[in-house]
Formats: sequence, C-alpha cells, structure tokens
Amino acid sequence: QKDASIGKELNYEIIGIDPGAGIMKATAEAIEAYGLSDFKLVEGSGAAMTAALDKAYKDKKPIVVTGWTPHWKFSKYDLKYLDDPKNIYGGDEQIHTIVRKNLKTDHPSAYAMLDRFEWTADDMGKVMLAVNDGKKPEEAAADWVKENESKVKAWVEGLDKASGTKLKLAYVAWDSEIASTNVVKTVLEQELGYKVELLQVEAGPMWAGVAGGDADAIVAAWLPTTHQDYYNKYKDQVEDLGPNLKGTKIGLVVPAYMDIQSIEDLNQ
Ligand code: PBE
Repeated sequence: QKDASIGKELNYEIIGIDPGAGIMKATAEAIEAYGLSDFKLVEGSGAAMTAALDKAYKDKKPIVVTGWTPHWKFSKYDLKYLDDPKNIYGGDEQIHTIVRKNLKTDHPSAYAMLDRFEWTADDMGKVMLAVNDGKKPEEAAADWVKENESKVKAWVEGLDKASGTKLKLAYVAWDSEIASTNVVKTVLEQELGYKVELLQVEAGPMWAGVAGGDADAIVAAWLPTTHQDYYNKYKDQVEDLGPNLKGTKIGLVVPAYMDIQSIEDLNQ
C-alpha cells in the first residue's frame, strides 16, 4: 500500500494562506467533504506558502498547498492541481473590478479607466514573474506598461486628465493582486494624472473598504465562487464593473513528483 502514509508524510498539514482568503474557506469545506479531519489547514500568507513550497520542492518532499492560477509558481516549479471530484473549489472564474458607489460622478476618468481595464493571465504572469525575480512591484508594473502601449492606450484613450486627484486602491498581498493593482496604479498616475495610494489589507477589510467608501476601487474580486460570501454581503453597497481577467482557478496544488492525483487520495 504505497499511499498508506500520505497524511503522515505531509505531517497532516495543508499549507494555507491568509485566513480571509476565499480559498481558505473552500479548503475548510474540502476537509469536511473529503473526510480529511486528520488534516490541519495551516494559516499564513501567500509569501509563507510559496516559501514552504520552495523548500519542500528543493528537497523533493511532499507538500500540499492552497494554490491558484494565474500564479508564477506554475512557471517556476512543475506542479499539478489535485482533482476535485466533489467540485468544492468551483470551476473557472473571473477577477472582477469593484468600485465604490458614486465613483462615476466623483472621478469619471478613473471610473472609465477601471471599467475598461482588462488583461490576460499572460499579461499578469509577466508582471508576477518580474516581481518574483526581484523587481519592485512598481518597477515591474511600469515596465509592463511601457511594453504594452497599445493595450494601455485602449484603457485611457479620450479620457480627461486629473491633476493630482487622490485615489485609493485596496488589495491583499496575493502575488496576482500585487501585480494587477500596481499596473492599475501606474496607469492611473502616468496616463491620467491621479495620485494613487495603495492600501494593503486583508480580504475582509478590502471588501468592507470599497463598500464603505474608504477605498475607491479593488481589482481583486474573484467571482463567482472564491469571494462569493463577500460579494453577497456587500453587493448592494458597491458597483461591479465586471471581469478584468478571465479563466482563473483555485484548488489544492502539489508538486508533480507526488504520486497522488485527487484530493480523495489524501485520505489513503
Ligand atoms: N486567492 C488569490 C484569493 C483571491 C486571489 C485565490 C488566494 C482568495 O482565495 O481569496
């Protein structure tokens, strides 16, 4: 029975991220649904999760992490999602842009740019990889903006310029959102003349912030599944500008060298 000790080898741990992340709630549900009550979901952060993955990978040790796409870890390591036959993690999703009520009347150019903002997983991946390679997020974002003139132009063409008007974007320190939020900040500042403050917070305060008007916008709403609870709680207090990136995914991720295929196999 080669898999008899999978749980034990893993120290009965699933390496999670910040407790407010939607993937943490989904993973708690998965632990229930797949009868993995021996396992503990370890709280931490996106950075702690990738550090644990890096360490295990170098030693070819088994590890299970909460994972999502787009993410640079899939270019750096050979990884696989565990099958989720009970569909706890949902299917393909999108990342939406959500703005506070009245942003349209208060800051029409910013609103229009945020409404137009849309890019691909490849675009986001380039920024994420540059940051992972040691670039500061603002530098990686500025480089991407420079290299993608025509895309950026479509987001800002014909819009009035602001002169130093202040805006606040809230985000969580997930690698994907560090990339997108910095690109949007760069475009609002360089192309439209706003002065943008980034508020790095947890997922709950991020949603509460845009709902309460403390933040003007977020580009970090994973829907319909991952942030469903937050969306349901705040949907009447915000304006949903629709997807800015399509085809995301969340789930449990392991190194390809691990001899398991499904979340069910963690039980063996
Ligand atoms: N994530 C990345 C987030 C959304 C973006 C999948 C870690 C979450 O689980 O809430």
